[in-house]
Amino acid sequence: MPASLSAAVHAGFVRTFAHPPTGLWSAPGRVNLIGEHTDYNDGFVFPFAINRSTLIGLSLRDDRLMRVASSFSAEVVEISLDEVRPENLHGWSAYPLGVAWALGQFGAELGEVRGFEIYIDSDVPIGAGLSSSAAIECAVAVALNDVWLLGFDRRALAKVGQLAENRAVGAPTGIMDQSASLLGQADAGVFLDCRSLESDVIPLGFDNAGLELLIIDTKVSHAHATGGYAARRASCEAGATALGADSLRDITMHDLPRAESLLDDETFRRVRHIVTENQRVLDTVRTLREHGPQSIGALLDASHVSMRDDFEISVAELDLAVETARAAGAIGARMTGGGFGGAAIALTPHALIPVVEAAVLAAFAAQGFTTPELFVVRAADGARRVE
Ligand code: GAF
Repeated sequence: MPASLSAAVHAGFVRTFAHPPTGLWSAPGRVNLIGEHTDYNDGFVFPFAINRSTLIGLSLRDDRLMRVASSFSAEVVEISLDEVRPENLHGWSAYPLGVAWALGQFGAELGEVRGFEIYIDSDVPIGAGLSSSAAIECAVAVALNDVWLLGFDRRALAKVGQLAENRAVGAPTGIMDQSASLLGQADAGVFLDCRSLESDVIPLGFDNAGLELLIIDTKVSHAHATGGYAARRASCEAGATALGADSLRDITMHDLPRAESLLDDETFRRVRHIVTENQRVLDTVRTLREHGPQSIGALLDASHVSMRDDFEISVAELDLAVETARAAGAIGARMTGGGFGGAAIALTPHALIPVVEAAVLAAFAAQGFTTPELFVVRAADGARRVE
């Protein structure tokens, strides 16, 4: 975490609340290497926590008031612990305050705990598909778990963050982002079974293979509380119901011919994306373990094609980023995150990073698209107290 972020949180906290915080907690954003929209289908994902994070300063109060402030807004939002409910939460403050509410929903005894002051800052780009929202939720979740002495483990905190996002923010998202932010480790990916919530931390080996993960933030912003994300989730649920399954996790590659004969074309393609994407996650993890990261490129490419053609969540900017990066030397590339904007990833030999960056910038300029932001991310440790 950059020292400047820590200094900014200290300064923001003191400016807002007129005294220093008693501690700082950080939680990273995440990038998903592969396994898109599989989490809410009880499937498999393989994200990693990144070296961009949200940092919060916190101190407890002597009363029941919660006061939150941030670098994203001039307002200080306050509400009593006795009033905190999803319907009373709005805007950016629903992320941190929703976590306080969600902890109570998971059995934390909030009747006696003290209120708090929190100041939030972040270097996770907002709207880029790198989970700036989960980073806020997880930083607040680990901080409150510490200061309220709640004793939740990380799997439970991931569910708390997800509930805050689903109910307080109103985005019907899965468990991937919070799990990556809480369970991530340096230089490793989090292979997560979203049904059992069992996870395995798997070394990525990018450094040894001379590879970097380049993020291409298209600057096309997306939101998961509205529109396409919820529609895709509904299609998956409809497909599972029509196939007599509890979730699409239970549909395998062998079931696809039957699915094609039973479902309308669009629902079938949504189902085929999830079924093949689950298989690609398993294949990626196996390939990484057996042959190293230089062998996973084709799986990343296939994932992008499936999201573009079957799940239909890509946009022209993402397709251009992926195609250009591949042509300029990336060994695999795909859009990442929920889609409809956000970022693409390109697994790229270290020496070719400037070449790929220049090619993408030129291609975007030639199309008249907004200039994308390009940067390399590394797999980093998950949420923790830092001061
Ligand atoms: C968003 C959601 F928050 C995740 O739960 C996941 O569904 C992802 O989109 C798509 O894989 O990040």
